[in-house]
Amino acid sequence: MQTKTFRVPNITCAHCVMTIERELSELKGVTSVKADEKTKMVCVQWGEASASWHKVRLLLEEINYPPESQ
Ligand SMILES: [Cu+2]
Repeated sequence: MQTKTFRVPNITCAHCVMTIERELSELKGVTSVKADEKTKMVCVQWGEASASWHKVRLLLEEINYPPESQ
């Protein structure tokens, strides 16, 4: 299992949080997603065999919620 916590500056409301949680949890291998509207922080957990930070980041960029760093 890999866990990563990062900031997504484009989070502005509860709708953003729902979108991120829904989209990321549909990514194969992702086991947990928690996003927070106030802190704009997202915590994602995935199994290393099927997902990766690269895939998580690409998906977030695709839906216009790019992570702040890396
Ligand atoms: Cu929003």
